[in-house]
Amino acid sequence: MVSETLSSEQAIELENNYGAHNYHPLPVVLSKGEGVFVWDVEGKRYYDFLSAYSAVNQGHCHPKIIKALTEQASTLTLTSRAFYNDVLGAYEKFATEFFGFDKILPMNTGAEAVETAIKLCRKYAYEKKGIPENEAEIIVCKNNFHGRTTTIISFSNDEDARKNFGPFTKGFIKIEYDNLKALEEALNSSNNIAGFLVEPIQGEAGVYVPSEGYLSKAKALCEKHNVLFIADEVQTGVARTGQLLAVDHENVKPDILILGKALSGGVYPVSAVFSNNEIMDVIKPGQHGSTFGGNPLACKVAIAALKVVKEENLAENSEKLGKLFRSELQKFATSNKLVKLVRGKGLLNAIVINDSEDSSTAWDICIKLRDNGLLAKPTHGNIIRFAPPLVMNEEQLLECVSIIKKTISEF
Ligand code: IF1
Repeated sequence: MVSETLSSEQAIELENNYGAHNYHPLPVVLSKGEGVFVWDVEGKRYYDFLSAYSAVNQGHCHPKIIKALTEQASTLTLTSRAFYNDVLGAYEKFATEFFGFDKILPMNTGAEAVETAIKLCRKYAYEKKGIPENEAEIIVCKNNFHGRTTTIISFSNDEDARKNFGPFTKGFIKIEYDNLKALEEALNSSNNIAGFLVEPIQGEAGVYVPSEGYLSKAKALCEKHNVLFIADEVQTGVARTGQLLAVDHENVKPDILILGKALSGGVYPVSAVFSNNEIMDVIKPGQHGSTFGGNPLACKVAIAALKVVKEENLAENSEKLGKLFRSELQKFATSNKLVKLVRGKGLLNAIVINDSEDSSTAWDICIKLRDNGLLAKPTHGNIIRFAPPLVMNEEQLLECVSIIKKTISEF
């Protein structure tokens, strides 16, 4: 029986026994969240430095988002798109104006939105550019992370994500990230290139920030070759990197923009694809959709979540605190041999641990961070990602910096 008095050990054992083992979570069992904090079942409080992989940018259980959720939940939750509902259109107007696009296609998860962008890009290529059917190719980057569907893992190079899940989907060309020459060569290699799909900062690859000018020059190259520039901002979007979108740092307007995660403040699965009329209008009734995409509950939650981003100046706060965080940890890195480097933008940051890629040092540090009241997760190659909710204040950030410094010093 599920009771309120489950201990951490009991909760972990239940997941172990009855859930698929597709994750290896840090051993901490959370039962409550508020703002920048989460609490475990024993009542211990932690700073959340993952924010559910940048979904909870607006902070846990933001009262305005929860109000929107509960009010709509007791009014109307789902109609499907077989009928109109009285919230979707208002959300579509609000969200397109908010991000500066003509049209939006609402979905639920990030992977679904990436799939949607791929389908949209291909259809546009066949119907507006005259690429021969089934020959369209999309350029993607090495070490990408765009989700876990069979098509998306087809262009991953992560062995764990791919092994024994084939056969894979064709039509993707993989190039080096942050390499304009590779992009230009790929664009020149074929007349059937439909799009370039890219993360403005590679998250899973270890918060890899490309060289300044990469995105704007890549966009210019795509324009020159009449190829759609598709930005996957599922993780970097919605103020995480110090601008509303990470592409805003280089004044780039993608042809297709993909958002998820923080579009709902982490309250409900809400994702979307944005584009202009010329591109979006190639999709006609019956050609794409989703039972839950654009449901009134999702729409109300997303409107509230985006309003919070503006009202609480989350992009500005992320920019300011991010600079402080990196400068504090860079100072620390000069005197501590274990921290090789600190990198990131806004409040999407990572430290690279000075140890072999297959050592458990990053994991061990995360366990100690947990003991000291801060939750973070290691990623590939001994890297620790630091991404707190954007509603943090300076005093809290400095307290977190001192927890991180103290913890790493003990190694
Ligand atoms: C997991 C990483 C982060 C994403 C980008 C699409 C998606 C994601 C740029 C798909 C999802 C997640 C999924 C999550 C771990 C996480 C992650 F470590 F795997 F890379 F955030 F950094 N595009 N990223 O980052 O979105 O379908 O999951 O809603 O547990 O797999 P989704």
